[in-house]
Amino acid sequence: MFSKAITRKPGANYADGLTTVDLGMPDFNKTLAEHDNYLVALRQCGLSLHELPADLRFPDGTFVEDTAILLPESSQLGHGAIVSRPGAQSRVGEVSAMEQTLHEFFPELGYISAPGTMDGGDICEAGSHFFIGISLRTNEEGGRQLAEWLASKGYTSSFVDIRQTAGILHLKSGISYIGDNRLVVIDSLADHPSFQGFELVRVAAGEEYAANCIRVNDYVLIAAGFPRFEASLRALGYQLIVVDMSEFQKMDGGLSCLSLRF
Ligand code: CIR
Repeated sequence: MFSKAITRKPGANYADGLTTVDLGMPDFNKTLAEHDNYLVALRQCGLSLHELPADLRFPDGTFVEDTAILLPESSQLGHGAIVSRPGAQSRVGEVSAMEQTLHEFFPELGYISAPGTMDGGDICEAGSHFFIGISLRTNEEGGRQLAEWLASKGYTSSFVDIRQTAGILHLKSGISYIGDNRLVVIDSLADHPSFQGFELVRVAAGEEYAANCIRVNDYVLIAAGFPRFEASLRALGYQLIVVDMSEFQKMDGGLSCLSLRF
């Protein structure tokens, strides 16, 4: 169970952030409206929100998930927080801005040190196991340091190399853990040996963006506009909250990226 989330409002220069997709410029007013709706959805799931103001030094700063990995007190095993070391130069400073906030909730913080890099979007918790994506943002050294920290808290982990997987920025652009031993996956990652032993919910071709969804307490938040995926989760009995994400998709962001939940 999660009880809190940290979020950060998008800044007026949000469109200056990094992106690899060609979906046009985000509309700032629409971005703010979608962000507000996302916060409403998190509150509906029972979370109390710690909302940070926009920080114009970091156009990608609204994607707070990338700055840390949190193990909530309700975790099956140890709890704590580790600050990431972003793989993109323009995002490196985001972590010190977040550190202060994390200290309010976690007395002691772990760190990833150079030459390791790690983005939170590459790290997927699945119960007592973590999948660590090795990507253009998270390198093997960063993954190794994280695995060591997780092991000290009682968690196992395995690497999933996505450097040759087309169309995804982070591991969690292509997989999500929705509880009940179920993993949502895009086709190109479905055969990874690390995922054996999990029930796979495959995302249909053309709906790949929907693979980034989040289980928050009794609900699963999914992006609007992916009817086949929505129907498959409803058929499994999940209560869904469907959220419009168009302006975040334009900047390579998904539902998980917009909050740190704990
Ligand atoms: C970036 O390229 O870093 C941002 N524009 C998007 C980050 C998305 N974060 C995530 O998937 N966890």
